[in-house]
Amino acid sequence: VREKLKFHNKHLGLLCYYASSVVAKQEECAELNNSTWQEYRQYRANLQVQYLLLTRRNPDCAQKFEWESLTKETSLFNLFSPTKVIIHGYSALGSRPSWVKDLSQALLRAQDVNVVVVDWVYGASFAYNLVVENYKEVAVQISVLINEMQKYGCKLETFHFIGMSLGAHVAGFVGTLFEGKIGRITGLDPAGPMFKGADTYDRLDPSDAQFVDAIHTDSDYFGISIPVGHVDFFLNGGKDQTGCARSRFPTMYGYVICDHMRALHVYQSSLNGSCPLVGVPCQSYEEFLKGRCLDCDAFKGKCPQIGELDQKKLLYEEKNGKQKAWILDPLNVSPLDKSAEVEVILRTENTGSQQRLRLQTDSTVYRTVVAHPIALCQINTIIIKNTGARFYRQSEIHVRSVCVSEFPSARREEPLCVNNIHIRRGTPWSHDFVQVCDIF
Ligand SMILES: [Ca+2]
Repeated sequence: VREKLKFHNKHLGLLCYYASSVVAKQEECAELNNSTWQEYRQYRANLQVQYLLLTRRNPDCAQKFEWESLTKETSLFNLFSPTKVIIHGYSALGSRPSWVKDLSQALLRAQDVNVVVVDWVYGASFAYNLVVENYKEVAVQISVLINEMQKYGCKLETFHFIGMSLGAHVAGFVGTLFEGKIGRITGLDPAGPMFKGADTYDRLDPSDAQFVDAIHTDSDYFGISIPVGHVDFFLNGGKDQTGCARSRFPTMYGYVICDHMRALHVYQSSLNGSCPLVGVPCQSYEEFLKGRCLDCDAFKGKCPQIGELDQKKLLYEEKNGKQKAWILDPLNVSPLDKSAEVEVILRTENTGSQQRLRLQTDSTVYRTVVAHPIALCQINTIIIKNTGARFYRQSEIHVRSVCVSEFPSARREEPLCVNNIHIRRGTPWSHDFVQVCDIF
């Protein structure tokens, strides 16, 4: 009998080996396409759209995905989980968008979802005007896939499309094809060229999904300058981003798309929720900097947060995160003979942040927004410098009062105020605050 068992074991062992080698072969990681100019000329006609699936079970190794996958046991697609669909944008050089993997992994860390990446590199490369001709065809192909997925029980409201640049308008058109019944579309700096003047049918707009949000970071160049969603975040005014200086980038291309790609990086980093990025409704960035937009009443008092996972919360949730900007509210000066300039610096032990403020002869009350990485109760010192104009000697400025308040105006903390200050040219004025943060 022992001999017989041994024999069977050997057989079993062999069978197992065979089976695992089959699985290993199927589990080769799928990759996004890379398009060369030659291939582009060859394949442009049929776009070669492919789909890659990433889940918490395969965050590093994409599986090819098509509707037939839903019938296969080897597919890791979970019919009971929501689905994030990532759509890349234009690729000038035909290279595969390398950021897709990082974004997928950030989404998977945040939520247990299916991540489906739409690869349309063949249609999205080289001549921008031809790429724009392709985007609707790509959307139609995606809609065919979603139609099939619906037959297996996937509900339209469980889909969240995330489109970068031109991909945002692809997502928008998929939304149009489903008459706005898709759950959510997030546009990451939705493309501007050839779309700003376009009809809402042709570009991303709030009617494309139950909820549409967009992050704008390069609205004066590659991005669109008009709002396209229910909530539009214009980062730092939406045009130019900190750190996107010419000198930092070895290539002109890297420099040119730095502002544009910031939307993606900000969205991705917001998904872990460690640094809440809050938007404040305002007519313009200039108005915002002048401190004229102080509340989020338009959102029932709760400022919307980038990367919010629950779209309902994006509109109405009370946020718990620390505020990130303090407002000088107000700086009240005596009338001036000539326009002048002061620099306001808020300091802690380790960091400082500053804001220049132009003072005019026709105004005595000023507001400005000062971004600062820590809580108001941790600010140690306020410094004001009389920086003055270069071509004439700016005289002493008398400040009746200067206050620093929490912003947006949740007003949980009392403003910090100092009265009756004289700021001489060449001698910065400073005041130390003695305060203790509440411990909750
Ligand atoms: Ca639309």
